[in-house]
Amino acid sequence: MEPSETTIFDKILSKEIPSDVVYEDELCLAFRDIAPQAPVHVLVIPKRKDGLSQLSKADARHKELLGHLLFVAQHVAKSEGLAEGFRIVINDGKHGCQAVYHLHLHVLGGRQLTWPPG
Ligand code: IU
Repeated sequence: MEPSETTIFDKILSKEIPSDVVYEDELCLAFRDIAPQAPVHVLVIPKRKDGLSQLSKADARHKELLGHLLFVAQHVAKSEGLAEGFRIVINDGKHGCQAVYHLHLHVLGGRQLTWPPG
């Protein structure tokens, strides 16, 4: 998929496709992943893609938004009760196994995660 194309996340943002939203503010939406890889698996996405099809497209103007997304990710982890720990993942590009080209942070937890990832 070309990075400039719209993705399924645009339909989730417009509510055309329903999602289980756990957090929302003016800049981002957090919703449960449709194919959870852990008891808690939430995606945090910016509402305005603004060129951020993937993290490696970031430039200086995105710094504040990127910080906000990371802050929201840890807030979601806490509100989901992940007191024993959690993992934030950003897959980037082919080698990173990125499937949806609209920046998103995975918040994973609720079980013992392993390291290294595959
Ligand atoms: P990735 O980092 O691009 O590989 O992750 C995309 C995620 O989006 C993946 O975990 C999917 O299960 C998830 N997802 C979703 O939650 N809802 C959808 O309609 C689609 C993908 I398509």
